[in-house]
Amino acid sequence: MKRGLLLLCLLAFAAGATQVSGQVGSGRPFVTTAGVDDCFALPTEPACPSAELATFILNVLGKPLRAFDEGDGNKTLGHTFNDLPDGYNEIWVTMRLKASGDPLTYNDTVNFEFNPDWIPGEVSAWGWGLYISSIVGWWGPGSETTITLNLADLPPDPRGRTSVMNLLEDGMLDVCVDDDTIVDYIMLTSCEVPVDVNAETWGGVKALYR
Ligand SMILES: [Ca+2]
Ligand SMILES: [Ca+2]
Ligand SMILES: [Ca+2]
Repeated sequence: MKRGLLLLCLLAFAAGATQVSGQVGSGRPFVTTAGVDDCFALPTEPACPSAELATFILNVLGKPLRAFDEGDGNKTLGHTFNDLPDGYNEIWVTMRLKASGDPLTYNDTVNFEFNPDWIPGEVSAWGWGLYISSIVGWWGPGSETTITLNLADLPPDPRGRTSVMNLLEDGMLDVCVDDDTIVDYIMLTSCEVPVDVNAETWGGVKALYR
């Protein structure tokens, strides 16, 4: 059933007393990729962090900005996806990573959603962040992996956080990989997963179209 037609049915229900059930959501994935899936082949591809994220990496972390496939240690890759589609209710992030030859790859991290209102020691700069080694196991020079993370069901970070979905209403997603790990590409897959409808109130109907 087309989405508009279903909405009309739901409106009809809201005006009357007939119970409506069914599903909304196309189930079609929306895929966008930063960097090129080329197994770290040169030349590099540019990463595009937001101005706030770039300023944080340069001035607070004190690291040069890393491009995709750029192989040196002590650089940080930041990228901001700013085209999240409306209507998604599930987002997956896939990225291919390779530890550089720097001996300090074991403490490298993956982070989502920069918080410009962070306060040192009080409010985290990230909506979620975790050591790569906590996700994949040992992460030493030359290690390589491809990870896929569900932004609604992340492995718990040190603050116990497991989701950043409530931070994405601005349509943007920040990704940061710090600081001795090479990033081939980051692929974002958004999916409007069909959900069951059994709306009993107009508020319930509207909630389905938030
Ligand atoms: Ca390349
Ligand atoms: Ca490091
Ligand atoms: Ca690449």
